[in-house]
Parts: sequence; C-alpha cells; structure tokens
Amino acid sequence: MRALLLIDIQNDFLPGGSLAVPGGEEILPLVNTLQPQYELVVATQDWHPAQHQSFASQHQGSQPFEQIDLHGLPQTLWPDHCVQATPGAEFSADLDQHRIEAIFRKGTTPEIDSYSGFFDNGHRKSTGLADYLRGRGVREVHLCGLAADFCVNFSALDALKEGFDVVFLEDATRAISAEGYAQARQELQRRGAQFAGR
Ligand code: VGL
Ligand code: ZN
Repeated sequence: MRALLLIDIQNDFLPGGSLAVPGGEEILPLVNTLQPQYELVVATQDWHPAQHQSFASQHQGSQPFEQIDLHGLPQTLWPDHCVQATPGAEFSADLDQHRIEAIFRKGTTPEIDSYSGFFDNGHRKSTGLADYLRGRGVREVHLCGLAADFCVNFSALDALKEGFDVVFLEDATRAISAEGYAQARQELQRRGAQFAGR
C-alpha cells in the first residue's frame, strides 16, 4: 500500500506568502494530478504559535535566515510564517483537498522547530504519523510539497528511519536553496530514497 504525503502546501510557502519558496506554485497542478493515483493521501501543516522561537522576530537583533543555537539545536531563523489560524497557515486554495484523509500539524511547541511531519527536530515528540501510516497498511511513502530542502527532506529522512520505502517526487517539490537541496538529495539517496520525475 502506497501513501502520498503532501508536505506543507500552505499559503506562506507560496507567492505572496512570508516564506515563499521560489516556483512553489508550479507544483500545484502536478500535485492535484498525482493524488488520485494513491490509495491514501495525507497532509502535513506547519502550525506555529505566534511566539514560535524559530521566528527571527522573537530574538532581539536577529534577522531571518541567520543561524543560531536554540536550546542546544542548530536553528535557522525564519520570517514569521504559518501562524496558527492565520491565512498564511491555510492550505493553498489551488490545492485539491478532497482526498486528504488526515492532517498532521507540527511546529506547535514554541521552543522547538519541527521540519519533519513525523517528529520535532530533537526527535522528542512524535506526531503519530508513522503509526497512523502503519495502521493503514502503508509500506511505501511518496513525498511532495514544500520545501524540498527542509520539510520534505526531513520528512523523507524520518520515513526512511521508520522503515518505509521512500520515493521523493522531485517534480512536485521546490527548494528554498538549490545548494541545500543538492546536499539533502545526496544524503537521501545514500540512505535509500528513490527519486521520481527528473
Ligand atoms: C518549512 C522552514 C520553516 C518547510 C517550515 O515547510 O519546509 N521551512 N518551517
Ligand atoms: Zn515553520
């Protein structure tokens, strides 16, 4: 059984959003075409409290995209994005949502970021996604969405660690940084992810 994971296809990661991923909107037609090819479609949603400590606005004198140490973990500081119950946190109106059976929210704890849809960045708290997928009989996870070098990448890494076969749908994702994605891709390949669509 195969599942399609739609990672963070939210307004703030799309044109006009506060953390727009270059070309992010280009994936939407393909993502919508792909969905009926899967028995199960699941989405993740970045869902931060307004005071989330991954936001540069919460650190005096810091700018977005700076690197800091946050409670012992390396952290990129971001513009405020995907704040709970704001329009930026909503899924794109151009995303077909009718086949999404479950939505896993992440990034809700103010002190720790959560790129992966499975665990926070410290691997302390599970979202329950892996158990949900196993409960549904899923063996193979295909990933698409935003951003290739952050949330799609870390979700794919955790899916591999959880023992799923992983396919990274390259045409249906876009990266914040091309160099960051090139590095992430090598590591994913080394760990056994497959790449489809390029
Ligand atoms: C993401 C940075 C911060 C993502 C989420 O969805 O890739 N990136 N929060
Ligand atoms: Zn975030």
